[in-house]
Amino acid sequence: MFEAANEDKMYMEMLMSNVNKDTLEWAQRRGMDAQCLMTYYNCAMREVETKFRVLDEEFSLLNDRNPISSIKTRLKSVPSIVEKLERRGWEVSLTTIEREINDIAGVRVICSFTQDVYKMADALLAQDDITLVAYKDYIKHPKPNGYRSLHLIVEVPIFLEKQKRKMKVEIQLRTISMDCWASLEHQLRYKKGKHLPEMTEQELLTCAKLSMELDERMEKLRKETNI
Ligand code: 0O2
Repeated sequence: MFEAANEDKMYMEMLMSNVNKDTLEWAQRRGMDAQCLMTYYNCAMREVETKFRVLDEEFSLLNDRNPISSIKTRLKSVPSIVEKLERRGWEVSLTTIEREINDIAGVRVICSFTQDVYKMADALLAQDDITLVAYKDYIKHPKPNGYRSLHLIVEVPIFLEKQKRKMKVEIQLRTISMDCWASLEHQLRYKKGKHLPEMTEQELLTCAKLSMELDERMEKLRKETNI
């Protein structure tokens, strides 16, 4: 009994250590409800992360290789939540946050091969506690700038002492090559502002095509090697 209570305390401390400083300050100002909401998102994010880690382990046991190269998680910062609400003309309240913002909890799953992306997504969506809210396939249909990834918004239940709550989590699944392009493109855009010179946009598009070709060739090798 003592051990269980201690474990709960350690678990809550671990969760709160993952909530960033801005979030905590905002939560303190807005009271316990806000703090709870951000903690729920953090719990949901961890649930989804764990689900992918379990899938990766099982796959590795059966196939002797890991379909997932790495997993990154992030909780949206309060300034970007508020900025998003304001940009869209929505009232800044806990209700609108929960109803309108789908990407407070984000999980990015970096896979080895393109086929692994779909395999991991399908395996997650087949789980009976996961509800699909939105599915955007930017791999089959890349964005005009060349961005590729598979985006899912899912609802996952978190089990609290007296209630079960369904929380939304944004999942981005991509290959190592897609992640490399997106991370570097993000840095260039972040440094230079949203609008890059036409030549830079064209060069990024060329790089995106190279990245796509690399994925296709690696996928061909995977099939030939039969792994
Ligand atoms: P961050 O910091 O990564 O979270 P919304 O999510 O509601 O704003 P939308 O258009 O429905 O709007 O979302 P979409 O297209 O599914 O993409 C959202 C996220 O995907 C972005 O989040 C990025 O992480 C990633 N993304 C989408 N397009 C691009 C792109 O062209 N380049 C890069 N590098 N990433 C992209 P945030 O909120 O912009 O940023």
